[in-house]
Amino acid sequence: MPEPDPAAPFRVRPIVTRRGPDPKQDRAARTKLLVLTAAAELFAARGFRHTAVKDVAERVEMTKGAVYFHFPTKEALAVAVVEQHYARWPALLTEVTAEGHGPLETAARLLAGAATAFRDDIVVQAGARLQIERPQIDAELPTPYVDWTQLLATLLVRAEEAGELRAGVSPQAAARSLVAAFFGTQHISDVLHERTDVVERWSETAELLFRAIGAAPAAPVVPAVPTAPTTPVS
Ligand code: LUB
Repeated sequence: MPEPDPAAPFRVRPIVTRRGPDPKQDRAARTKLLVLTAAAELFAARGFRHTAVKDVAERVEMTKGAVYFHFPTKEALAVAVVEQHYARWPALLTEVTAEGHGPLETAARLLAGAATAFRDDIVVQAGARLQIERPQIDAELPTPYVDWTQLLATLLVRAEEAGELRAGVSPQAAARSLVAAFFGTQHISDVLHERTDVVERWSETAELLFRAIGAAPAAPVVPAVPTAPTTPVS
């Protein structure tokens, strides 16, 4: 029986802009990505309610009609940004998996990579804010948290089978706990420090959690990140 593809939960694929056989399609994909990125910058900074399609159009120096050609409504823009937030993760999984670590360390390195993306990637940041603002958005947004929970549970079942999980630890419960801890860590870092310290804060949380669930108490599986001092909130 083939191994379940851990990335399967993340169904949406990234918008591809590499050159294809049709230059017109290439230009349309590049324009779509430009508009989506501008929308992400505005959604991340101001939120859904205080962002107008007019603002997006002005940011990319296009007409509102040209933006509507790619995204018929502001809600469609929000859905696309949230979808592209999740579309980041299959590539991260491919990258980390290629390094050949065991399943528990793969899970740790995936979440460490996600922390970096939450610090640096405006589409990831905008998708997270839009998910918080779901009640304001009259559209079918992807259900939050469930794909990461399924991905981590798949990896932690493999970790259990490989003897990497502490006896008695439920892979599913551990996956839910990791997702909850990551969500809370990135949210607190966002509110207090605009996520400037999210990599360090997640590293210290992950250190504790992976020690708790790992079979080998001595060997931390979390990639080392220097712990920056927490700056007082001004
Ligand atoms: C993750 C957020 C922020 C879960 O998967 C999600 O929906 C997430 C946005 O909603 O954190 C933790 C990896």
